Amino acid sequence: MKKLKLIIQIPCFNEEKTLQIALKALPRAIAGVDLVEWLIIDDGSTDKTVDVAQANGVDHVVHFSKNRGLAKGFMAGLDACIELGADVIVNTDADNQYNADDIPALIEPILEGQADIVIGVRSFKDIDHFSPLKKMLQKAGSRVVRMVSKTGIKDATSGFRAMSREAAMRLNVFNDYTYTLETIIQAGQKNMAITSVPIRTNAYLRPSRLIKSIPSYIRKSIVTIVRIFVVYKPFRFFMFLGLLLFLSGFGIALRFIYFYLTEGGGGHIQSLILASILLGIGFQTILVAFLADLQAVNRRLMENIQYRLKKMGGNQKD
Ligand SMILES: Nc1nc2c(ncn2[C@@H]2O[C@H](COP(=O)(O)OP(=O)(O)O)[C@@H](O)[C@H]2O)c(=O)[nH]1
Ligand SMILES: [Mg+2]
Repeated sequence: MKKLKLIIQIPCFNEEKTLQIALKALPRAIAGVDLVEWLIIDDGSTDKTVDVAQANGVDHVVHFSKNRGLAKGFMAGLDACIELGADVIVNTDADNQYNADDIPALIEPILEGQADIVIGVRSFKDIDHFSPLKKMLQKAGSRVVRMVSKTGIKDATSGFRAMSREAAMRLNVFNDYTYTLETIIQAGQKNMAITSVPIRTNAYLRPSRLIKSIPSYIRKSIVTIVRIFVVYKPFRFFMFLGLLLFLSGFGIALRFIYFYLTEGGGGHIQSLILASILLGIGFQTILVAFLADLQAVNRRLMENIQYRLKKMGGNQKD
């Protein structure tokens, strides 16, 4: 029988200070799994991250010579894990934020064939170092994700997660900033079985790297949420916008016609101009909704081809 391999991956960007603590906590063997290997993604670190990793027994290093961001790092890690023959992949963070003792619980639904993706859900009450604003934004993000993905995941931004080889082959991340939200939405849209388990978190070692300042975090959160709608619900997004513009134009046009008929034809030329502009762009935006819908169909076809290619590549290695 083929041996079951678990690879634990950690995206790292200049993590020499905390990586050792995170690695020391990782398991080398887990019941129900034959092989446990560790992989880090060194995303152009300029410190001793790679040395620390190697000194602490990391099996594989994916290396970027320049920083490309967490989302790209996450995807490169998954690709490497697939090539290395992983059956199950766990992602965790280099700052030892998540309790590695919960990895067996995290992978259990996958081993039992009940889930393709498992999200480790933090208890927000426990994370008292999160500012109220960060908690609020993360909750808002989670709510949008639940809505678009039709899943019930409570903590969408958690980086502690497990996925099956199949699921890893199907995931695609378009966003440059974070992979966390998109992967859940795709799981929902592609009908993968996604579930969550409660996990514990460790003491806080360093401030978040992803949240450089509150204004930039707010801006990025809003951009991410809008882009999620554009990419995953394009028809609805543009149709809503188009109808809004078109109907406002229509209302103003009706007002113009009313005055035209009752006041004998003169004046109100400003509303006529505004109405024509709104009707024009409204109609164009409605057309964009249909184009975007066609594009979305195309994307699904391409994703299917990409999945098949990955599958063929993976099978050659076996
Ligand atoms: N590949 C990559 N990983 C990063 C980057 N920035 C942060 N990370 C990693 O992403 C994980 C989460 O980062 P962290 O700062 O703890 O964000 P938090 O989720 O807000 O706590 C850690 O393992 C970081 O090393 C980056 O630019 N590239
Ligand atoms: Mg962290």
